[in-house]
Amino acid sequence: MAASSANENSDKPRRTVTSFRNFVSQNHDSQFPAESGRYHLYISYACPWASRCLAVLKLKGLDKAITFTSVQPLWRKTKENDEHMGWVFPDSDKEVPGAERDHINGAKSVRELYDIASLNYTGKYTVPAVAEVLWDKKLKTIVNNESSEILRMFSTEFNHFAENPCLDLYPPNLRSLINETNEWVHHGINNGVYKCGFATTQTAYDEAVKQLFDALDKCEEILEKQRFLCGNTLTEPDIRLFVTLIRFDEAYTLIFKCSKRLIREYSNLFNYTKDIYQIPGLSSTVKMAHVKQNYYGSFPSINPLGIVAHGPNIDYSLSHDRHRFS
Ligand SMILES: N[C@@H](CCC(=O)N[C@@H](CS)C(=O)NCC(=O)O)C(=O)O
Repeated sequence: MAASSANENSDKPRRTVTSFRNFVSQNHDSQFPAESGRYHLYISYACPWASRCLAVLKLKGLDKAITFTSVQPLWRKTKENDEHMGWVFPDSDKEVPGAERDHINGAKSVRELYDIASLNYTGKYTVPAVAEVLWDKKLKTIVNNESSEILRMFSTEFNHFAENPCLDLYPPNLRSLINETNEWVHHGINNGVYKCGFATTQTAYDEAVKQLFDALDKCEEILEKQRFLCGNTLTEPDIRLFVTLIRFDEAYTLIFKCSKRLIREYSNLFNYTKDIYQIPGLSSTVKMAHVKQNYYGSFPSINPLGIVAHGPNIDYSLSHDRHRFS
């Protein structure tokens, strides 16, 4: 997996560097100017990195300007003549609820999108092919496949077409705090769960678990005093944390051995997860069936039989106590 491509000389998983790093800009003269109807987002509902892009698309109200398609959750062989396993589109729109055929390019897999894009791309890319792809329908190429950058573009460059242009997830006065928060949340939590799950020695696992739960404790403490991570308004780090928290008790606890403590045992973190889930538009980005099928079913190195655990089926639409900060 790109998230943790094996590094033969280490017991710690390494994240693959993403390779399409262009930016859509408000500037009309740029190679990729912000336009309504021009860009398409490919995602997997299973993937937290892809889901954070979709979450920002929904929050900003960009549904009409930017279309999207989700692959199906289980990894499959992407080509006949090699062994690569990766994201594929279903054969019909009815096969897996939420997943659709690729109506833009007719591709069978995300890997094929990279093949199409590489015709117009002079840089290097390698399989694996990460799920989150911002596609330019006009130039028939990938603009960007790094979720942190895609979500930033959605948040700042498409305001002319957004139904919620005033929602600023990266406000100038909070940028240094946001950058700093993104950093430790990424290493400790977003990527931290993968470091636990794919550690190949006890020492590496112990280290990763400590880092993960120290970071979760830090969030719990911050959220005791304020509604969100950077104050009382929602900002980028909240979305980035949310996508991991919502997968935690349902998947990471068991499959990645992040079982030291459940999120629902942290009062603030649990209520905070429900608070964010209940922001209009966000619940539509959470498809737990995709999450569970993917994590339990696509990584034979950690779950060889692919058996999907039942439960706990938490209802995140139940009431929470975060209005105490309003
Ligand atoms: N840094 C990337 C990481 C994305 C990533 O690792 N995605 C995984 C899924 S959760 C993926 O698509 N892997 C596909 C593969 O390995 O073929 C980002 O945030 O965009």
